[in-house]
Amino acid sequence: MSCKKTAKRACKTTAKTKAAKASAAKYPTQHEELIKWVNDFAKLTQAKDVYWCNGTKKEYTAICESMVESGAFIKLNPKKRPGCYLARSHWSDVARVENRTYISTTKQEDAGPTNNWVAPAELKATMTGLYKGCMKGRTLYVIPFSMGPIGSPISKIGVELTDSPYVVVNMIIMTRVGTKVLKQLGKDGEFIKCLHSVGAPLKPRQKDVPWPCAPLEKKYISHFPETSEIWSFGSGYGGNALLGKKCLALRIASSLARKEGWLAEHMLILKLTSPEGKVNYITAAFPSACGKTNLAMMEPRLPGWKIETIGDDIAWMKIGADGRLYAINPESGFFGVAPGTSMDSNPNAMRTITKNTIFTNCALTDDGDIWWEGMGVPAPAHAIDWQGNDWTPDTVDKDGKKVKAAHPNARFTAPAAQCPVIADEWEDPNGVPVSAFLFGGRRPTVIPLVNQAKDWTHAVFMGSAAGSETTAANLAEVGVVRRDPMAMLPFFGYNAADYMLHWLTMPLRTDVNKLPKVFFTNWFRKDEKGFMWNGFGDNIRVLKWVCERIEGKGKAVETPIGFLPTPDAIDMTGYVDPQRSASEMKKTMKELLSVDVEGWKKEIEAVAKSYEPFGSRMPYALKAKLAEIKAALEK
Ligand SMILES: [Mn+2]
Repeated sequence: MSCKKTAKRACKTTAKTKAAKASAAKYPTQHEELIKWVNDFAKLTQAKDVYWCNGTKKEYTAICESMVESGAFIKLNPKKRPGCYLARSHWSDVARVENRTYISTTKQEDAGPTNNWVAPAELKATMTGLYKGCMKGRTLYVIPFSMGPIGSPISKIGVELTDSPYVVVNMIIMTRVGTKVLKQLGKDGEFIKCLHSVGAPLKPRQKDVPWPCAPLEKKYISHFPETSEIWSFGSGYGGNALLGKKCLALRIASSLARKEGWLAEHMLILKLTSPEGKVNYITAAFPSACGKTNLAMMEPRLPGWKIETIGDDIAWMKIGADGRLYAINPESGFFGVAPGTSMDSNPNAMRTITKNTIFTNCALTDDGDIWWEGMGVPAPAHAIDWQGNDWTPDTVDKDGKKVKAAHPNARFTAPAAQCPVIADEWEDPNGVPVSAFLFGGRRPTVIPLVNQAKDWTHAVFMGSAAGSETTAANLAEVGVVRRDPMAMLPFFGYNAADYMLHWLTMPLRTDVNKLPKVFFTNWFRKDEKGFMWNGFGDNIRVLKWVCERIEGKGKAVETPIGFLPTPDAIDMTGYVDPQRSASEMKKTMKELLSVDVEGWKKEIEAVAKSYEPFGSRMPYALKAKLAEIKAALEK
């Protein structure tokens, strides 16, 4: 080998190393597909600059402080709420926008009748038009994030590109963000592409507003399950913008879960320890505003029982080597509804949000703290409401209606690790083995306190029939129910009938006896005296029976609708309802645990009606189960 040749090769190697070093300096990753995708989007949106998030505490604080400077955040009194900030959204950008949310599949029937649909090519053309130049004057942030513990076989990696620093700091709390995720991704790992812009480009020297966003008709929350992509435009709020949560962890994940044979569900995960030290992991799917976060952090009102939290909103579950179903919480924070959260309804949530929390659309008190309706402390004599206006308890609008200080959908974003009852194993990459699923909803009539499914098909039937009564104004009126199958109605990433079929096939993947036992609960029954059941900490009494049933004990009667506890099966030791004497409560329990045959006949009809839009795509097994229950009720 000639000297010359060697020198040439060495020179080439040096040049290569230099280029690699230069690119390493410019990008914190060598993932070429990722780098190209980021650069292409920066070019399309004409972002002022590109910033790659590293996920450090220092970065989080720096972005929060820069938002204080720009007027997007208000720093709360560090003596009252250390490390906490308040954001106020635009009045029009306060919640998920379901009518602007799309599941974009090649064929409309694959999105199903519960989803808005536009064909991918058309939707992408429209949105590319909107993205063009949409980040002028703004920084494009690259957020590499992991849903689930980094490296867990159940976890998924996503990358969100956004021009919203509010999204960045919320994502840092809600997911695992930064360099460690890029490291896990390596040079060619798979990731879910998530695009987001608030859709409010800045002209040169134009002053920014505290909450930039686009008008409703320009908002799009789009999902492309066939290519696992999320494109969001025009909103800066919660589920519209923090794309790891509902968009990825439920809509895209449910679609992936079907392809890959697992479950992505709108479920809390709790750890329940009995006085004897027996541990059960239970997940529960309730529609929004039915107390998932409260149940996940509950303080039991039966001595010796302990509840610890794994997750409060989403569960990803895979069958483990032993055939059981293992669950992880893909998130690392809580994005909870603030109004109604108090030391009474959820003391552990209140303890979680004492520090390092971002509050959105809560009221600001004169001493630099936050307040909301239902906080369990007296209203301040004066505050600044969620729209930035002066507020007193007597403030009324032009129609004389009382003005709320906090928006009803005001939120807190808090690190899960700060929850005083977070379970030690909440970040176990293998997940926790689930012994029971609960379904439920807000049902003032007919539906019993708790009801156990007879078999797996019955379990899926129960989930398919879930829903919440929209109004309890008229107790005699049955059926004003918004059906919310599996509490997934706003979150199905594909045809909900196919989703039911996917659930029905779970026993083909493992021994059906190893699947969780399934129950339907209802904490919200009412009679003329009001709520028939206390709920909250007293729900432990129902969970105790659930644990007994898991073990094959627990007294129950078989009825046409499922296994109901015998009236004495629920442990009522120390139960107090100030409205009902002990003997009255006995009668109430009997009612809560019996079959209202006439009500159920109507319920069955209503469920059948809810299947109709799916036509022949709704699995026959569910229709057969419905017919079976109907026949049993008529006997
Ligand atoms: Mn939710």
